Amino acid sequence: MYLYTLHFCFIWIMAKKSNKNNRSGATPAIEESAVGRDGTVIRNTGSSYVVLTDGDMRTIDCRIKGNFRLKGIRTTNPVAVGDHVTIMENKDGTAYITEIKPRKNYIIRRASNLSKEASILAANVDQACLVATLAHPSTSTTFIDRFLATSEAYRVPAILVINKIDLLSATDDNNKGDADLLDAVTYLYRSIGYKVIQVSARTGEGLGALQDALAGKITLISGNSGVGKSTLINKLIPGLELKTGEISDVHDTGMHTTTFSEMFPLPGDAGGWIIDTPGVRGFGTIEFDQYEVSHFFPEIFRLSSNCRYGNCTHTHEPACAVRDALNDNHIAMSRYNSYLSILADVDPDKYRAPQ
Ligand SMILES: Nc1nc2c(ncn2[C@@H]2O[C@H](COP(=O)(O)OP(=O)(O)OP(=O)(O)O)[C@@H](O)[C@H]2O)c(=O)[nH]1
Ligand SMILES: [Mg+2]
Ligand SMILES: [Zn+2]
Repeated sequence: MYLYTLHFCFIWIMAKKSNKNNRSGATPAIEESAVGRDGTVIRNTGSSYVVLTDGDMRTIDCRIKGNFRLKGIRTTNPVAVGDHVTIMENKDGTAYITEIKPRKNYIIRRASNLSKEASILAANVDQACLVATLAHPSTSTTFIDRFLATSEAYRVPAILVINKIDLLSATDDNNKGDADLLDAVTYLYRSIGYKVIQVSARTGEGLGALQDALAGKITLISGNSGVGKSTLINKLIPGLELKTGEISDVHDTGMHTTTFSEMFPLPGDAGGWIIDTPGVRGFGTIEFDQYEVSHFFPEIFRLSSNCRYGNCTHTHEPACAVRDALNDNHIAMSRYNSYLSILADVDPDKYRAPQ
C-alpha cells in the first residue's frame, strides 16, 4: 500500500511538472476556440512556416505542433514547402500546423555524403528542375547525376536546365570553346532521355522553352549556389524581385544568397508554381539499397538485364553488360563514376570510384 501511494505521488508530481512546462510557453497552446483550416506550405524559414489557406487564400504564419518526423530519417525540417496541411488558428492570430496530409511525393537530400542529417527539399511536386552551369560557377557531373538519380528514386520527373549560356564562348585558344562542352553535356543527358533546356537568364535566350516546360506544373528548382535560380525565377515572374547575389571572385561560386525555400505562382493562363530553394553544395543520397542504385541510372538499368547475374552491381562481376558498354563508350565514364560514388555512399568500404 505504501508503495502504491509513493507511486501515485510520483505520477502526480510529474503531471504537475509538465503542466508547468505547458504554462511556461515552451509548448505552444491551441485554444479551444481555435479554428481549423487546410492549406499549403508556401514558405519554410526553418523556424516557421507560411501557409496559404485553401479557399480564402490567406497567408498565415504558423509553427508546428506534433511529431511529424519521417520514420527512421532525421530531417532538419519535418514540414516542407508544398506540404498540404491542416492548421489551427487562434483568435489572437497565432497558428499551428497540426497535421500533414499524405504526400504524393517528396525529395530528400543529405547535406553531404557523411552527414546523417537530411532535409526535405519539397513535397507534392510534379517535377524537379536542376539548374546547372558550365562556367561561373561550374556544376560537376557528379552533382548533376546525384540529383537526377535522387529524382528517379523518388519518381519525380527531372529537367536539366543549363543556365548562363551567354558566358560560353564558341572557341578558345585551342579552338575548343565552352560551346562544345555545352553540346556534349546536352547530348549526353538527352541521349539518356532527360529534357535539357539551355537558357540565359541574362539575355533571355531559351526562356520560352523553360516557360513551356513549367506551365501548369509545380516545379522544384535546385542547384549549386550562384547558378542563377533566383535570377531565372525573377525573369519568369515579372515584379518578383527575389534577392540575387554576386559570384565570389576567389572561389568562383555563389554566396548562398537564398536562405529559405519558397513557392511562387507562375503568371499565365496555364498557372503552375515554382519553388526557389537555397543553393546546395552536395547531394547526398538516402535510403538507397546497393542493388537498387542502378535503377536510378536509366541507361545502366536498361543494359543490366543483359548481365550474367541478376544481382550484378556492375563493379567486378564477370559478363557484365554495363562494363562492356562502358568499354565501348556506350555509357559515359562520368555517369559510371557517379554511379560508383553513390554505391560508395551505401557502403563506403566496398566501392571506390577509379581515380
Ligand atoms: N552571365 C550571366 N549571369 C547570370 C545569369 N543568371 C544569373 N546570373 C548571375 O549569377 C549570379 C547569381 O545568381 P542568383 O540568381 O543569385 O543565383 P542562385 O542560384 O539563386 O544562388 P543562391 O541563392 O545562392 O543559391 C548573379 O550575379 C546573377 O546576375 C546568366 O544567365 N548569365
Ligand atoms: Mg537564390
Ligand atoms: Zn553488370
